[in-house]
Amino acid sequence: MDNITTNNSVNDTLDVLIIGAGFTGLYQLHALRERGFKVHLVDAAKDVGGIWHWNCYPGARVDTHCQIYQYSMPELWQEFEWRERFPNWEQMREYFKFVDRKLDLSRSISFGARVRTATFDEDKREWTVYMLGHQPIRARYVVANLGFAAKPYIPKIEGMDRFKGEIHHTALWPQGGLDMTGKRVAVIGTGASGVQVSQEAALVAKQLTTFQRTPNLAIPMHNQQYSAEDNRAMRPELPAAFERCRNAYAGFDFDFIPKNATEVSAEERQATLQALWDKGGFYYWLGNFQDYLFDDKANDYVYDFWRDKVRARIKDPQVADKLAPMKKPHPWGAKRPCLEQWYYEIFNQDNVTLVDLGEKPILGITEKGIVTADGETEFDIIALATGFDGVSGGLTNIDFRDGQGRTFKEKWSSGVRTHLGVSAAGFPNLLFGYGPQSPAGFCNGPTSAEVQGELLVDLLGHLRDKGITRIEATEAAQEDWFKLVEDFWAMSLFPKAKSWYQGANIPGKTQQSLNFPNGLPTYTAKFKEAAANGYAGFVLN
Ligand code: N01
Repeated sequence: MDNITTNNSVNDTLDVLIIGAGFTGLYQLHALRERGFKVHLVDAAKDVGGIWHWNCYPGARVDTHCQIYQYSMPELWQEFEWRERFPNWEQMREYFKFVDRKLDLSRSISFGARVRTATFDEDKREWTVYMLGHQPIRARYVVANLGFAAKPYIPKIEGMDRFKGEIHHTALWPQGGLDMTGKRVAVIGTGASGVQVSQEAALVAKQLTTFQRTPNLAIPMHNQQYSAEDNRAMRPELPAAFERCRNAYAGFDFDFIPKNATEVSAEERQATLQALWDKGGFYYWLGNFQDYLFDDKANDYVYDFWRDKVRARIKDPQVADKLAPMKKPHPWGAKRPCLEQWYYEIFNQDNVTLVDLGEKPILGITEKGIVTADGETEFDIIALATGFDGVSGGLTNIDFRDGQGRTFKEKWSSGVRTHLGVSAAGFPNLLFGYGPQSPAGFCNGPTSAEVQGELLVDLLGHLRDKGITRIEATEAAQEDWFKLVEDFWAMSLFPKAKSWYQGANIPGKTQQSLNFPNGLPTYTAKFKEAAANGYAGFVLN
């Protein structure tokens, strides 16, 4: 049964208040409790799961294989049974409920508690956090684990509120579901969410129209059903897989091939790309040649292979030109690809239409549908798969007030600055996990939750052990961190793709690398180096 209580009132001042009950926050709650901290967690949702509580749109499914999309704690993976290689949202919810039960987490969580404001009392050195419908909570430290997709982005389209049918952003989809059978469905956006909704709608809708601004250069998922026997067989491999995750660029159990696409023979290149393709999942993205995200020629090889595979699945050459253009729209892999199952085939169906927004922009929404240069098309359901104010949106959405009363929204109006991706000058005793300029969107979520979680828990342990009650990042350390991130970013092909990775999807947002793109092992090493030097870059007292 769902946890619907606004439970567990907190009267004492806590050591640590955690915000967010996704992978990152739950890991910290468990680890800090184990170490004897007085800790509590709050979340806006009515249950654990983070993004997997909100993501219940048709077809929502994780695109990391289940073996590593789970915690590495043996008491968890030895027992939980996965039903698919890439679990759907229902199974992810089951997993989170299982974790909650096994680790007895909910007794330290308040649900339905959306944080609005937080103020810091310099004299007492503690935060007071205010939530709608809850008593304020006081804590010496706050750790905000808001995820990179905490703030849905809904573009301003003229007439949107007039629409009389169902219109929902994918991350705010009705929890009770919405039957698309026999309906006229519009999907705006072709990111991971849009691709998944389109795939499902195409199966049952009377008519599906997918509105595409930029093609998603998606790769085959190759999902598989898993039996109890499959689960038994995979378990002995898991400890080594978790270990590999900690040492791989993106926190996966595989890494880039230490060879350049530009230096191997054409035969070897082709055979390698084919082998990666056949494995399914993100092998083709994160297990490809080491130079392809830095060298445009190498990237061409990867794109061309992808393009030819995809075009072979699309019957109408004009539609193929839109979905898989002959010339790459941006470097392949520099904008997050998603995993697809039958996405390209749906455009061969009579009930599916692709609208290229470059040719026919949306002019407005009416009571009945969507208007383009072709006139009005009527719909029953409009899915806004338009993404998020990514990575920094969670923090800028909450009024944390610094010493001068300024919020993140104000301080970061001309760009995000952090130290080690966990703290910002002006916001003492506030830390964040899976946040801006940390590996976050560049790292497998559970791996980041544990690796960065350990670093944060050690940091809090250090403060406690040394009797320190205040920590604040310095401006100088932030500038060094920013330079480290931007120098790497500039060397890569990532800036050439307009993506949420650099805030290019949000009108007016400063463009910069919002994640730490230098890889998880570098991140861990940098953090440990700072720790070994007495947490260099922070003022502790
Ligand atoms: O969001 P997105 P998402 N008019 O930002 C388009 C993770 N995730 O929710 O590309 C028309 O990727 C926009 O167009 P363009 C995953 O990390 C994972 O799909 O900017 N269109 C784009 O096509 C993912 O990367 C899973 O030109 C507009 C789309 O909307 C991240 O979350 C599932 C528009 C937004 O795509 C975000 O994915 C879901 C406008 N005004 C998400 N504004 C899995 O694990 C934007 N668009 C499977």
